Amino acid sequence: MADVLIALGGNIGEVRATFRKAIADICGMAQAALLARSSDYVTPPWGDEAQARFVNACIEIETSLDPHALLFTLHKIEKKFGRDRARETRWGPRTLDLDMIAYDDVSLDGPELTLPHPRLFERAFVLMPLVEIAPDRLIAGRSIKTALAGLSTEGIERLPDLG
Ligand code: A4P
Ligand code: MG
Repeated sequence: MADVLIALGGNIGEVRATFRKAIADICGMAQAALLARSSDYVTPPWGDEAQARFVNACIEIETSLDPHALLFTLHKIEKKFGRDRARETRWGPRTLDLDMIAYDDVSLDGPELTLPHPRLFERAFVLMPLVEIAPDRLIAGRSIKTALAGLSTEGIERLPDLG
């Protein structure tokens, strides 16, 4: 079994409801156990700033799928929730984005999949939820807590649980 961190993001539609259903699908379709789930956070848009604020969260799962099979499953779930890659721009608005942040300590640099996620350490919107569920985890030898301490978290707000 592999231990995997996944980042969720979206800024179109009822994103928190989408997360809830997508997490259930990840567990079902990836034969995965949910080990931890962060709070949801409202975050200022990164990359392309002329768009609505995002909601972001992170989960930790345990799965027997290999990294490529898991990526395939995540793409299927993105599509199910209305993601249309043909119509969107890089770093632009989307209903649901599922990024694999780390898969055990696997390092990969392939055309379809890079592990750990290459832009992880630039993104407070990923590190802030991650620090909530895996503060002491090292990714590529770096601590999540230390990486977050070097970034601005301005404008990021933790949302209360939906209950
Ligand atoms: N891919 C390679 N490695 C991975 C990995 N570790 N996990 C490939 C997931 N996918 C990986 O993905 C493009 C391709 O990357 C996939 O087909 C997969 O084979 P994408 O999600 O369409 O990527 P992208 O949007 O073009 O770029 P990137 O850097 O992944 O950006 P994001 O994060 O997906 O950009 N601001 C805030 N505050 N919060 C956000 O969630 N999200 C984006 C979207 C922009 N700004 C944001 C947020
Ligand atoms: Mg993505």
